[in-house]
Amino acid sequence: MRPTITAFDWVPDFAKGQVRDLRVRWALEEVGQPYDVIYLSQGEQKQPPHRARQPFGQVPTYEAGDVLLFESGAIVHHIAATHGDILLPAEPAARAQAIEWMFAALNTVEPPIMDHAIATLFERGEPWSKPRLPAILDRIDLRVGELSRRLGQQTWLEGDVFTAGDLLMVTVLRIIAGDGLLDAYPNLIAYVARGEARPAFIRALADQMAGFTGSPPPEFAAWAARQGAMS
Ligand SMILES: N[C@@H](CCC(=O)N[C@@H](CS)C(=O)NCC(=O)O)C(=O)O
Repeated sequence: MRPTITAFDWVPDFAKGQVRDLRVRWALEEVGQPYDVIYLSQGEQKQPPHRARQPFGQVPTYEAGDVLLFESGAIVHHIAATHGDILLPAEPAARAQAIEWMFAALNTVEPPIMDHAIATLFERGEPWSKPRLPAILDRIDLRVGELSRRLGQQTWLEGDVFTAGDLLMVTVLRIIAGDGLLDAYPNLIAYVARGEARPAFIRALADQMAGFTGSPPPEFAAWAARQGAMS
């Protein structure tokens, strides 16, 4: 059954290539599953039809037959779990470890990275953001340092096999890669680059970028002016 996902037809420039439907597109590309996309304009995600898919009014969602899912991690897990051992090893212990890394990416590494995005982008103009930044940067550095030490010189988190855990971890790390926050950890920079070099990632990113055909909502200009210059 060909799935349908949801994505935005417009986001600010800083979010292009980062919106979380990228994770889902990447997983679908890795397993060779074609899919359709419903594009939402900004604001539509909070309207009842989309709220019925996603209670928090966000993207992505995934629908295939009677399976309707939200949360990028749950969707990537579902795709991985329903496509043999392409993204999750068949051996039970290795499979459990790959799932553990999925949770680590979303529950341990991503939270301070999202705090950074809130302070430097979404709430950049707010008086509380600048004072919070040093503590946020410390928390990020703690986590990525710990991750760097665990990864060592391995290709992927559990060795030679790319899993859904790597897929999510790469998407999380690349949020801050452009800000120089991985620069002290060359093995993490190389790890992200390996993920981004995968043909499935390249297709997923190109497709997300090609979907940005819409226009900003009327209130965007005023919001951007309040936060400081951003496109
Ligand atoms: N935990 C959710 C987060 C989803 C999320 O933050 N989506 C963002 C795009 S990356 C969104 O839809 N933001 C628009 C909004 O909240 O109105 C997931 O992983 O799916």
